Amino acid sequence: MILIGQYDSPFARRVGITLVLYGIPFQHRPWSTFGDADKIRPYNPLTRVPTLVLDDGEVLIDSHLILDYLDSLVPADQAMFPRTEPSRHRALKVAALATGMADKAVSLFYEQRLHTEMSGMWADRCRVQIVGVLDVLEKDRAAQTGEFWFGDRIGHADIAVATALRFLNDAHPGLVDMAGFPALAWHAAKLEVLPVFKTIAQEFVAPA
Ligand SMILES: N[C@@H](CCC(=O)N[C@@H](CS)C(=O)NCC(=O)O)C(=O)O
Repeated sequence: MILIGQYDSPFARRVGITLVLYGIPFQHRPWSTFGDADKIRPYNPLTRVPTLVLDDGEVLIDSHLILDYLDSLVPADQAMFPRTEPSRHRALKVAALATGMADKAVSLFYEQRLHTEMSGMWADRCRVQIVGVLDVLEKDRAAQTGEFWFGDRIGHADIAVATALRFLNDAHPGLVDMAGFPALAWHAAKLEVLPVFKTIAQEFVAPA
């Protein structure tokens, strides 16, 4: 498999972390969605990352759908989204909130950097959405007693939250005071010291 995308993308990073945790061998192409768009386009006309090229040449896009595929490659009890309800929809919801928040952080960054005139209305909307998600996730995490969000084993929800927070704070330093979200700050710090999080990581590089 070939994973396309820089690890400063929270979406590419969650896929890279999952590949390592599942022990699935892969090659990494740290291509930029802007600087390397011409390289990405033959695989993905959206020129977005993550893009995963399978060994048979099939191409998967969108981190959630890629993780869905990777989960199908491991035994059910190892899959990082639970296969049974209600655990499955609870984990999916946390992951969706986290990746949705990351989407808004990306959108806010593009608004601030790529438009000649920034829309204050759009930027404010993104900020409200980001903080709204953090409020909900903070309450949820604070109510959980396990080492990880849903018990004693790491899952996609844990990874989604940590990678989204890292992106948010790298791309928008000072936008959010993590002291106001102690459970989330603790959660992210605990994951970021794990070897796989240290290996599958990259300093944020602004699109150029
Ligand atoms: N929903 C997608 C979001 C992927 C995404 O937004 N990736 C960004 C990089 S962080 C990207 O490719 N941006 C370039 C673009 O949207 O044109 C996923 O989960 O994979």
